[in-house]
Amino acid sequence: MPWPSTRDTEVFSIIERETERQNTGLQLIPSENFASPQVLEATASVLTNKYSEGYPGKRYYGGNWVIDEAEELARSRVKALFGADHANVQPHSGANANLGVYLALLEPGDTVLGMSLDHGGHLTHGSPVNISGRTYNFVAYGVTRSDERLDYDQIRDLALEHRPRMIVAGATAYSRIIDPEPIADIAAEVGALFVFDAAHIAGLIAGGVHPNPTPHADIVTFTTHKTLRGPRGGCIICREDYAQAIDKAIFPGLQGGPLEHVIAAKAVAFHEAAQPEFAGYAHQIVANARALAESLAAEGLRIVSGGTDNHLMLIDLRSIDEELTGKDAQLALDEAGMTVNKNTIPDDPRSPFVTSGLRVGTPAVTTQGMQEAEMDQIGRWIARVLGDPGDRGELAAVREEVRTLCAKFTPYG
Ligand code: DSN
Repeated sequence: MPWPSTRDTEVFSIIERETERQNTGLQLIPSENFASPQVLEATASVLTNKYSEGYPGKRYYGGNWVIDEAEELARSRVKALFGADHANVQPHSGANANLGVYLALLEPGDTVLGMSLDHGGHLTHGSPVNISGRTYNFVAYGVTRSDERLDYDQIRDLALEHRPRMIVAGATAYSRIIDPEPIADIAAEVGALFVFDAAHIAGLIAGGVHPNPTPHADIVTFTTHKTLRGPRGGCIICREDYAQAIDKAIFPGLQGGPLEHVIAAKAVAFHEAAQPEFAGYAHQIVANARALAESLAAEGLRIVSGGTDNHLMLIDLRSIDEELTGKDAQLALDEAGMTVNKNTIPDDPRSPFVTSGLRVGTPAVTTQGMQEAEMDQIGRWIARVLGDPGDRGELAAVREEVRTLCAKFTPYG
């Protein structure tokens, strides 16, 4: 073989150290998870070698009769999982899935309603720094001041005022149920398309702990690596009416050759999510999030909207220290072995690089088998660190306790 015979120790030592980091610390970023060994195996397979521009049965390259089976399997499994007419499993990411939908169904300048980024939406829901906000006329809705939840009447008022071509639902930092039915009614009333970005909650939907938007929305997009626990990637499911436009937008409109090794891994993940034990997993994610939120609240930390119905929560750091920023809190928690991400809270006076909040979630620790007792302990550790983030000795002490806990729940042994 003409391949190098010496191992690339530089790269593989990085991978080993990252495995060690994931094994010995707590991964509390709500958009992260641990992919299963079979998902990892498919992702690392020889399917990476194949060019397969096009779709099953309609490729621009020869030699795709086996690849076609993998992509067809992924499509049929995800359609069955969510009850969809059509699926496109090729988006490389959630952002590409959303852009593909816009490319398929909007004209530049069209008006779209989306949740504002600083209230929990996503960059691709119309942020002015993103191509979505630069290309389309996004009008933002948000959460109320009073209870920090979505107000469907406010969305309706905005829809009646702006007559959008499309309404986008979904969030990256919202801890409550997003009810697809009232939004579908609003979209129908104003003649708008209804797109539901289920990136964060796809696994909760598959596991039956969040309402499924598929019967109500024209199109649903999601990522496959968050609560759904698959490989890093995106997916679109839609009504048959939009199938052709969506497929054309993803390829040749937006992407080139699909990542068929990742698509095979998506098929594995869709199968895993269809198993009865996945419902138990999804229930436990939510139970764990509730337990963690209660533990944090008992320590005096304010949880935005007062709690959580899903896999995540936002901590308002001003509740324990007006001066403490999300940036500094994240650094201190990293040092103590707990990985979280700084996040703006609704109407945050600080920038997204600094923030007054933290976003914390339970999908990864739940995959490890942790339950309510461990969540209570994690909440107390977080409070201990945030109580005095400059105390390096205390951070080191918590780090050791975290390491001891993780040794009992190692994801990749
Ligand atoms: N989906 C975002 C997150 O929630 O982390 C990243 O784009």
